Formats: sequence, structure tokens, C-alpha cells
Amino acid sequence: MKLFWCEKTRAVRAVWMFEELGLNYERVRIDIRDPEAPRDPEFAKASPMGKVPAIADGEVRISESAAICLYLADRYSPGQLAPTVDDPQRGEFLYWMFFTPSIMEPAMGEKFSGAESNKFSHGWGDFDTMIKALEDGIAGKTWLMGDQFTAADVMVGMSAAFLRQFGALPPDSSLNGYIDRCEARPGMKTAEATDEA
Ligand SMILES: N[C@@H](CCC(=O)N[C@@H](CS)C(=O)NCC(=O)O)C(=O)O
Repeated sequence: MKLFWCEKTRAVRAVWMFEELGLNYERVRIDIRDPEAPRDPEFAKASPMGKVPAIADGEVRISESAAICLYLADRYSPGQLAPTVDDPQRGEFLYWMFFTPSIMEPAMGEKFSGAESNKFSHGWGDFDTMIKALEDGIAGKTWLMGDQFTAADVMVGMSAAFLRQFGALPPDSSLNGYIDRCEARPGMKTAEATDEA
């Protein structure tokens, strides 16, 4: 399996996911900051938008970190890193899988760019409502799905860690404990060390 990756990008989520799964994979560097740099020809098939992360697994070629994490969890760790489709927890799990690309990232983009928010008409609500929903979602739990760490924690946990690194999280936010738990996982440590190497 190939992971198309570049350091200091959202591809760090996919590295964390691979580490949680304990799967063997080949990390193929795509220099996204130099469009002239040679690229593995498979990358274009896996990522029509030219973005990392993307994967090639047999005949499967996909991009979008949430799609990759969901695919890998269902394919290689059903019932562990993802509730199975017949599990009543599956619905809530999917909600949190989509929370990062649909709500968290647009709300963060709006906040960091200083764009005007419009909680009613913007699909992601606004930044403060997003933080509150996340704080409520993790309240009293170790992980988003309770005691079981899942792919949703890879997606949400990494974005929450970004938020803290960028100083956008209030110091008294209850998310701090959750982020600490995410950062203590060996898989996340390896993913971040890979970025630095
Ligand atoms: N929604 C995508 C975002 C991926 C993304 O924006 N990747 C950036 C790096 S963080 C990228 O590859 N940019 C290069 C480009 O757009 O040319 C995901 O979650 O995977």
C-alpha cells in the first residue's frame, strides 16, 4: 500500500491512522510546495485535486483524509477503529468522522482568515458553536466513542491539536485533556516525529 504524503500537511492524519492500524505501507513523498518536482504518476489518479494525503491500495485510489481513515478502519480494523455498519454506535461515529472536514476545518478557516461568520447560513455554524459541540461531545468520555479509540479520534484529535498549537483554544477548554490523551498515543507521536524528520 502506498501513502502519498508530504511533511507538515494534513497527511499527518493518515500516518497516525496507519500507525494505529500497524499496517505496512510505503510512504511516497509528494513535494506539494514545488509543482515542478517529479511526482509518482499514481498520485494524480489517487488525488484529482492534487492534494495529500492520498493512498493506493491494490485497485483502490483515494484521497481526502476522512475518506482514507474511514476506508482503512472499515477495511482493516472493523469493530475496533470503526464500529461495524450494524452497530448502533455507527451513526454517531460517522457524525464525528465528518465533523472535521464539514464543520471543524471550515470554522477554523473562517476564524483564522478573519472572515465574517454567519452561524445560520454557513453549513459549519461558527467557531464558538463548533468548540462547544466538541466539548459537549467529549464530556465525560475518554474518546469520542467512549472507551474505544476510533478513526474519528484521529480526524478530530489531530485538528484539535492543531487548534491548540495555533493558540486558538482557550486554556481552560475541556478539550485540553482530550488533546493530551491523543498526543500521548504512540501513533500520533510517530506521525508527528515523521513530520519533523
Ligand atoms: N480535505 C483534504 C485537504 C487536503 C489538503 O488541503 N492538503 C494540502 C496540504 S495540507 C495540499 O495537499 N495542498 C497542495 C495543493 O493543494 O496543491 C483532506 O482532509 O485530506
